[in-house]
This record gives sequence, structure tokens and C-alpha cells, in this order.
Amino acid sequence: MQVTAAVTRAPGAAFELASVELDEPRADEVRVRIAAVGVCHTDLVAREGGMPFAMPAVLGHEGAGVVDAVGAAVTKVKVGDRVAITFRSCGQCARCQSGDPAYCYMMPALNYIGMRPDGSKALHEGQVDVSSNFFGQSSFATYALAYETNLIRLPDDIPFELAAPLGCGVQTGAGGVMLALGAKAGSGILITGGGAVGLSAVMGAKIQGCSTIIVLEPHAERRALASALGATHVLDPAQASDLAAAVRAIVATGVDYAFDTTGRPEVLSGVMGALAPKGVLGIVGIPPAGTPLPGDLGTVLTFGQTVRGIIEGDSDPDEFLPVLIEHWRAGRLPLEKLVKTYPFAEINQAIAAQHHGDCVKVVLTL
Ligand code: CXF
Ligand code: ZN
Repeated sequence: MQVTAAVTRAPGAAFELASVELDEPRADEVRVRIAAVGVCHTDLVAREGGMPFAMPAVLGHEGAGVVDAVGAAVTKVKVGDRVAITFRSCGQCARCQSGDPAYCYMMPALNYIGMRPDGSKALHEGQVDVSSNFFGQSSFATYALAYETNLIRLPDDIPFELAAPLGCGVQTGAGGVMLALGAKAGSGILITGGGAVGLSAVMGAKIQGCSTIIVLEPHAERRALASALGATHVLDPAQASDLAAAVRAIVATGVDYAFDTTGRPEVLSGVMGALAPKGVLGIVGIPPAGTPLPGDLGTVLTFGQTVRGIIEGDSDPDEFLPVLIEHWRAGRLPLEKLVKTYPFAEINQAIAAQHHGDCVKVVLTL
């Protein structure tokens, strides 16, 4: 069918709304009419050419909407179901079988390469194939094809624009602290970056009962929002050029956990100096290509510290998204404080507004 998509035509170019042909669902595919889709930093990294697929391409990986058609082999959802779309996993490998689908052995092939694993693309513009299947969805479009492993049925009470970012940014931040770090009640945590992922981490830290939640963030409004969501201390990098010293002025022994959403080497080296003995640093920010591990191995050894990467907050979305929705319902995950909606046609203006710090989480509505 013909759908309207925000097409990425060249590295760094603005999104262009265009009519493209979407394949009919194959046996294992589900067509979703997209009602809302969040913009994640990874979409912008991919738009700059930072991911391994050809352009033109359709990005978007925080879709939510209504099931419009299902392939013959699909049993998990039916036409009319409200769904959120998350990352795709194979469901078969050792990681998927042990409840760790974010570390699926097929993760790159199913999410990052702009095509189905068999090499076909689901989108076409005349004779030209358009890279598709971004996170098993490519949901910057009026309709997208998804799969049983990346669809979660939604209860009726959560609006699509709040459910959409659960599929990546919110589960990455909240899951990063709740699942991957498993932050203990009474512990101290440093969260670097107060964007949608960092602020979701703040909400996750509050849910866990962390007693010290320190957020490093340059925008004053985001620092204020971090405080409103549960941060006990906020730091402006302009006033905290020695991050380790600034953190140790708050917790002399260092923090038990750190959660980095910046990927910036200069921030990460400060974070390492702020870690307590046996402290754990989880990294979700995308670093420049070739960035070495932060810190000093001798210090890591001496103090028994851990540095680890985290994908999608270690979430198994079938299990964790309902948990997050329950926290939202109970007022512990006030997503409405993060989300600002824009019409899909204003995708470029919305991203510019986010870039200027006018909003934290852009969600496009269709
Ligand atoms: C990203 C996380 C870092 C590696 C590429 C994919 N996931 C979600 O946006
Ligand atoms: Zn993402």
C-alpha cells in the first residue's frame, strides 16, 4: 500500500515527507497504523549516517498505534489491538531464551541494517528500494510492518503519545537503573545527561529508593525537571568542571552507581573518578567511534569497579513494559512531564525545538 513516510535521503539532510510503497505483510509480519512515534537520539545518529544502511531510508523506532493487518502465522495480536512497538529480537537464541532479548544474537540483523535479515527491503519508491526495518519497524510513517517479538499490547488507558517512548528511550533509562544496575534502596547514583533517557533513569532511581540521585545536565529547565522527578542534587557542567570532585563534595565516598547517557569521553572520565569502591557504571550514551573504555584499569581493579554497556535497559519488553505502565498509572512514572507532541508533518521543526532544549521528548502524532 502507499504510505506517507519521513524519508532520510542523505546523511544529515532534513526529513522529507513522501509517498512510498509498503509491502503487504508477510506471514510473520504485522501492519500497524501508527498513531504516535517518539524521536530517539539514535534516529538522529542514524540520520547523520552513523548506522550501516543505505539511503534513502525510513527511520523511527518508538512507534505506537493500532494493528491494521496480520500475516497468516501471527497469533500474538489481532486487527484492532492497540500496540507499542519496540526493538526486534529472534525469540530463539540463548539470550532470547534466557529473558535477555536486548542481547539477541540477531540484534544487528533485525534492528540496525535497514532491511529484513534475508536482504529484502519492505519500502520502495518507484524502482528504488528504501531502507526499512529500522528496529524491526521504521515507524516514521503512517503505517509500519512489525513482528510478534517487537509488539506489546497496550491497555486502553495509556495514550499512544505516552506509550510510544516506552519502546526505547523510557525503558532504556528506567530499565537501565531498575534492571541493569538493579540499584538498591538507600544507594547513591550519578546520572549524566538529563534528556529523556536520563530523566527516565531519575524516575527509575526514585522507584528503586535511591537516597542520593545526582544529575549532571547543562540546560537549567532540564535540571529543574530532574529535581521535580526526584533528583536530590543537580549539577551544571559549567560549574562542575571537575565532576569527580563535585560528586565527592556531595557523597565523599563516591556513588554506588553511575548511568551515562552522554557517551562523551570527557564526562566519562569524570564519572570514573566519582565511583565508590565496587561502584558500577552503566553506559547507554553513544560515544564517538573508536572511543576507548574510560578510566584507569588499575583503579578499576583496585576498587573492584565495573564498567558495562546497557542496551534497552536490559528490558524484556513483554515483561517490563507492563511494569512501567503500572508505575505510570500509579503516578511514579509521570511521562507527561517529558513528552511534547508535534504533528508528524512538523518532524523537522520538532527536532530543532528539542535541539534548542525547548522540550525533552518529541513525540510525533499522526
Ligand atoms: C541504540 C543504543 C546504542 C547502540 C545503537 C542502538 N539503541 C536505541 O536507541
Ligand atoms: Zn532509541
